[in-house]
Amino acid sequence: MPKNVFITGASSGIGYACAELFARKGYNLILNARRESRIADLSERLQSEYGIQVRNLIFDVRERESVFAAVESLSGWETDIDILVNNAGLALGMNDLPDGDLNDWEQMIDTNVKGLLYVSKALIPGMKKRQSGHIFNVGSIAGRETYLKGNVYCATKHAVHSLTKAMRIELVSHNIKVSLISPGATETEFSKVRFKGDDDTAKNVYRGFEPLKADDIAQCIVFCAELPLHVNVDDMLIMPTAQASATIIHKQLQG
Ligand code: NDP
Ligand code: 8X3
Repeated sequence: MPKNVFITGASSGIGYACAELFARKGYNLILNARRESRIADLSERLQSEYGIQVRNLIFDVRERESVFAAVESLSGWETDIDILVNNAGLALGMNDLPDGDLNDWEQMIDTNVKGLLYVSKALIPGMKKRQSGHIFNVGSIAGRETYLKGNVYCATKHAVHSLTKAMRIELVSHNIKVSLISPGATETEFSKVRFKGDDDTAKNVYRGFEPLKADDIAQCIVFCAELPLHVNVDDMLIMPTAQASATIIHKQLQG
């Protein structure tokens, strides 16, 4: 029986790469994001290329009624979630606190923390009932180190790290694995979103060194997912070779 993987934020970046890699390995998928057409295109392609089953689940993780209604709407094979990848998330802006935008703060907290909680609350009971499952929470180097002007985003990722420990403690007696995946600089749409469409600033983040690719993170997640039943990777920090900490990146810039 193929396993079923539920991925939030699958329309881009790390979530998209996880969908691709799990599909290539024959897993069935439940794909979530807000951008319906991107999920529809991805889902159609993965079904035809890999012959897997895919259910599209379009909702905003911040809207709690939508989260629970979406999970309630699952039926048949879709109800048995073996693997949850809590990936949907974003950073908005880089400012000292007094200059921060309140709407940006709320969107980051509501997405990265409360959204992850809603999706987990909706899916954990099924895993407990079956006494099996694997939850991946996508944290960040920003969940280990706080950097200048990263204040609220870093705080949300610290919260993800803490909640991952909470889940691990609660679920250890239910045979459910919980893994924290913490990437360093990964070139996705992340910086474009953070800098609100300012492509030059976004590209500059990755200039002069080789950042991680979304597929590098997907490879790590699938590796952890395929370990023997008695092995759990609790905590994985993945950095580009050129990055030694949140702010120390060896860049070779010309001109
Ligand atoms: P992308 O911007 O490429 O992807 C983010 C994904 O999250 C998109 O699919 C987006 O879909 C989805 N998303 C955002 N808000 C919501 C929402 N409210 N409801 C549902 N889905 C949402 O960035 P990444 O792939 O880089 O980011 C994925 C995760 O990785 C995030 O949690 C991020 O914090 C984390 N991360 C990223 C790093 C990096 O350097 N790139 C490093 C460390 C961690 P849509 O807009 O269609 O809803
Ligand atoms: C994303 C990585 O360093 O931009 O979580 O915060 S960083």
